[in-house]
Amino acid sequence: MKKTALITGVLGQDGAYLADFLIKKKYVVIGTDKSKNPKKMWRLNKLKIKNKIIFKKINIENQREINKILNDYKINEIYNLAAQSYVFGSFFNPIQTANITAIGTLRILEAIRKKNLKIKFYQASSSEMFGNTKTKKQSENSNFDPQSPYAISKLFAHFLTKNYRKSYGIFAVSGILFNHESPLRSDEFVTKKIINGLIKIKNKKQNYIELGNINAKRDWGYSKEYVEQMWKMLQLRKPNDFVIATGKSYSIKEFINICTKYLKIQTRWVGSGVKLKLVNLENKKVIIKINKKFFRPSEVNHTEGNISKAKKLLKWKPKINFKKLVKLMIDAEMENFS
Ligand code: F7E
Repeated sequence: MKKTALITGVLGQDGAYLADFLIKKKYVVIGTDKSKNPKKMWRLNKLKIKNKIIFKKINIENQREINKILNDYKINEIYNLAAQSYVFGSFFNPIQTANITAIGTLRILEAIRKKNLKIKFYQASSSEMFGNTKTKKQSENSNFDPQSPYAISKLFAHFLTKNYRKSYGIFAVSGILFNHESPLRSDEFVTKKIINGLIKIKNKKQNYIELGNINAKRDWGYSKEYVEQMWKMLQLRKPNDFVIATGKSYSIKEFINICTKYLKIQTRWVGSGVKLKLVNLENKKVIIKINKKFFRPSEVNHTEGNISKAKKLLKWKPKINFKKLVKLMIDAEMENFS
């Protein structure tokens, strides 16, 4: 008997990679998203899996729609990846963010509780929940100090997942994933914005990129590898929560430097603070500027995961390091561009 998995947010980066992975594992995959706009299907098209999943338009802001899908199909595993996942955007849409990211999770857990306690549940928790916590490396036991409506919504969902596991015996787990990128990342996230911009600049289609705080540090990994860990968590004998990260952290500025080196653009940083600029030494043009409008009202300064638990119990070992990630994203974007 084939297993059936439900992925909420299947049109996002992780949703698409996870669907692809589960199809290869011979699952029946039901994927949901609140929109069925064909333009939003680009990731499924790219992975050539659009016709291999059962797509349902479901808004996790609507309890009836969630209940219906659990009644219509015999589901074994639910991966809750649907969220308003743009941290900066959550400051402008805090209520919608909470309704989707926090209460959306509650709606799904409630549907499981009422329908079938045997459905396994994966919650996409986030390193943003640690915020500016004091520990240099963040583990499953670190304190939380969330800095945005997004992070606070994720924290609600995280504790709720633990609570439903404890209270009702549901096999419910949280994967606390640190930043994970890929060619399927949307353009509003900083890695894609930089790569996209630099390639356009190199091809004379754009003059400069404007960024916010480039001193923030992030632990960046590869999305395609991370989604496999989601599945592994649901195959364990006992439910458990895990940090998934690489264990290494780099600033946005370091990310830019690796990109320009790989793209063979000779550059120099000049000035400081909001006057900091990156100059293209070939033509003396400024290619990166700082613009205050991209600063967040409250920033997470440094994320770096402690991956001991995942190494031990999931045999997690990141294969794609920071440099390889930059290269594979640039190569894919260049191909798109040409
Ligand atoms: O920002 C800084 C910004 O938007 C990274 C999501 O997947 O990972 C992601 O959240 C850093 C921040 O990702 C710009 O201030 C500077 O410090 O790429 P990001 P994020 O906020 O870290 C976590 C784990 C999630 O769960 C989220 O869903 O880059 N930054 N200048 C900028 N960021 C953006 N987006 N744009 C700028 O111009």
